[in-house]
Amino acid sequence: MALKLTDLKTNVHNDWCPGCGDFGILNAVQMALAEMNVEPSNVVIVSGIGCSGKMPHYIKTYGVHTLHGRLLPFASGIKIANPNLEVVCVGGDGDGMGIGAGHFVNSGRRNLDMAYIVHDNGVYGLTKGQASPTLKLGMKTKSLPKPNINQAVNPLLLAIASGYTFVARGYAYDVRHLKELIKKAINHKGFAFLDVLQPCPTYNDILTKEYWAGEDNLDPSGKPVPRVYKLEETGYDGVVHENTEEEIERKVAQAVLKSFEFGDRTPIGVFYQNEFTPTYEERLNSRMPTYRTYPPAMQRIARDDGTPLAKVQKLLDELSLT
Ligand SMILES: Cc1ncc(C[n+]2csc(CCOP(=O)(O)OP(=O)(O)O)c2C)c(N)n1
Ligand code: SF4
Ligand SMILES: [Mg+2]
Repeated sequence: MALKLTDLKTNVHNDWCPGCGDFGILNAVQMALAEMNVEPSNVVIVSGIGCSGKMPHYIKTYGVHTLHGRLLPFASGIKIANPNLEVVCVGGDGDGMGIGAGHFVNSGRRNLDMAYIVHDNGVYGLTKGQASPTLKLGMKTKSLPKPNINQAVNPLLLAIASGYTFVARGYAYDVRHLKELIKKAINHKGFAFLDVLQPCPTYNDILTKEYWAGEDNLDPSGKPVPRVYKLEETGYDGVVHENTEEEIERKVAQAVLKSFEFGDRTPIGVFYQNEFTPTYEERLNSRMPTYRTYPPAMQRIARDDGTPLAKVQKLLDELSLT
């Protein structure tokens, strides 16, 4: 039976601020899952801590609200234990590129077949608007007493350098476009990173919906020129079509250059995609050919009569538990 959007909604009270970009991301995730007609019991949404971290509560699939910056190791464990699950990681920019930066880098190197959506709002929303690692040097949001003293991390550049095999950016208020990107990220073979420009109207009064719509960025006739533009409308193609060093280097270099565009012309879409890199699951399978058929979650732990297959008596004796 076809999955409906309403099947993915929960009746949990939503406590995001009115107008928050998180709503657009939530809708896009639900629309993407409904259109892909994935079995909700086969999906796990794994989040960190932050306003963004509340996502699993609002989507009727399995979900885990983990610790600040620790969603990626948690999600990796789930995916390795049961590679048949669709694992979607969701977190904030602080969560992923601040406290969780080490996990961000090393998860890219592993290339598990999962998707990671980052709510990029330039602030620590949940803790009242401190500067997040993606806020540019010198920006002063209304939540900061003084302009930001630190340089910003470029999330797309960091993702490319870390080995993510799908690197894209979406915009929270272009829900249809974002939904398509989420579908691409979930369908991608390998670890997909999707950075989403997410206005936080409560604490970030610079990177607002009005800013991205270009309300103060007028053309000579006085018409607003939106600051986000779609890569695919410019003929840009980030996909690696041939598994050659030359093609991969060319596509990486192109994505690196594009990742620096931010501000008056900010690209959204797929910057880079390479499905030739083996996934972590494929690497595991080549070491343990039984992994695909019997990953840890599929292994029998008991006989039909309920007695355990594992011989734990020796361990219990050593621990003096019997
Ligand atoms: C180990 C730890 N350190 C600090 C915190 C406090 N804390 C909670 S959320 C958060 C920042 C959230 O910002 P971000 O990840 O950008 O998510 P947003 O709220 O903007 O969606 C911090 C510092 C925490 N919960 N745990
Ligand atoms: S503080 Fe910002 S990010 Fe958090 S719910 Fe409110 S508007 Fe959204
Ligand atoms: Mg944030």
